[in-house]
Amino acid sequence: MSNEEKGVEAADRVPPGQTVTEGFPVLHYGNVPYYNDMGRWNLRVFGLVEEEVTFGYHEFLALPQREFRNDIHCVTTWSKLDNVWEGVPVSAVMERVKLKPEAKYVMLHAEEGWTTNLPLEDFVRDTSFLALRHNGERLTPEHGYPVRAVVPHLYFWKSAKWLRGIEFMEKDKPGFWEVNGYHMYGDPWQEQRYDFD
Ligand SMILES: Nc1nc2c(c(=O)[nH]1)N[C@H]1C(S)=C(S)[C@@H](COP(=O)(O)O)O[C@H]1N2
Ligand SMILES: [Mo]
Repeated sequence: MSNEEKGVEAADRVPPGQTVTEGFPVLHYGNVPYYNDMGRWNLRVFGLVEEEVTFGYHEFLALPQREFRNDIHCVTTWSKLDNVWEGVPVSAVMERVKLKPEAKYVMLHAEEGWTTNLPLEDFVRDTSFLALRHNGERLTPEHGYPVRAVVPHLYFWKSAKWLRGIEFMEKDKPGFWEVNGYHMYGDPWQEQRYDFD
């Protein structure tokens, strides 16, 4: 493919106001966690479920995994195309819990109390997953090792790194950046960057 063709192809894959980057910037609030004992890591699935489930690290790795390919769009205006990930489909986690009918929203909980919110239907899309590997390598600590959420159709701040909890809620509630003025939904194609967009 010529560069011109690539440009044309990229044009309808890049949302308004975004610029393609070849790198993989690191962005977060707070500290990068370093784990020396995975025996202490777990992922808790709780809130509006019939029975809460907590996965240990090895239990989590035993869930079905597959490849996902996507483009990601950060609210700070970079987009990174053609990512190849491996991870656990959200559906594989959902098979282990029975949701209560009132569950309509999800809060993703990361290390250090960082959170982000999204509607249930966006979380359970078949393009959303819990990533373990990116472009052939295990996630680095900076990019969310051991497990990060990836919800590629929303701005990348909804893709919680260092995921430790998935909470099902009846009503929407702002997470960390949403409290600080980011959009409650964050659709890159609508440029829903900040609350006033
Ligand atoms: N736990 C946690 N996850 C987070 C964040 C954070 O501050 N803490 N920042 C979000 C933001 S604003 C962005 S743009 C992406 C950046 O992911 P990256 O560093 O892998 O590029 O992570 C998201 N996930
Ligand atoms: Mo971000």
